[in-house]
Amino acid sequence: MCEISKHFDGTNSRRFDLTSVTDCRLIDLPRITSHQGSLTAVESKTTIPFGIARVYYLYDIPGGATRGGHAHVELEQVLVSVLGACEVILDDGGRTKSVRLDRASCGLYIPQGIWREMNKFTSGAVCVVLASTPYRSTDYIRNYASFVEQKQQAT
Ligand code: T46
Repeated sequence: MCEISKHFDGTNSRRFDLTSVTDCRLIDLPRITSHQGSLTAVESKTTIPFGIARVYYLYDIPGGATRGGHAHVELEQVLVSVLGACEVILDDGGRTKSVRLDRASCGLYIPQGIWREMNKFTSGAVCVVLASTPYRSTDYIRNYASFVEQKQQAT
């Protein structure tokens, strides 16, 4: 089991510059298992602590690849390694935290304002990402020094 989160209470909207790695948490997703296998279903604003606006997945990842390497201004996400495993490095400009994702019934919630990198993908790994907004290139912060500077402007 992963660390169980509170269900959505409508109060998870945070300012980009005020979030920290302690706001990133593992969510225990429901798992229905029978002799025929397992099933996990998620729903907006209950199992997932935001309304889901977009779903994408990472796959065909070559050995040694690193993904991410940026932060988002508004976007919140839940990452689920549905096949294989990977490591996620989280960074709030002051502290870092490393999380290994290796179960289809465990999601990693990342609020806005967290720098993330994904690496150590196992062969054939597939990571599904549930996102709170449509894709917007303007939501990305890709320069780490600029990210740290913006986080330090927190009041
Ligand atoms: C994150 C990790 C887990 C789209 O056209 N639509 C999309 O929804 C996304 C996510 C990407 N793209 C395009 C934009 C780029 O040309 O796909 C290309 C690669 O995107 P990106 O650099 O965002 O890919 P990753 O895997 O480095 O990062 C993504 C997410 O952006 C990021 O938030 O946490 O996956």
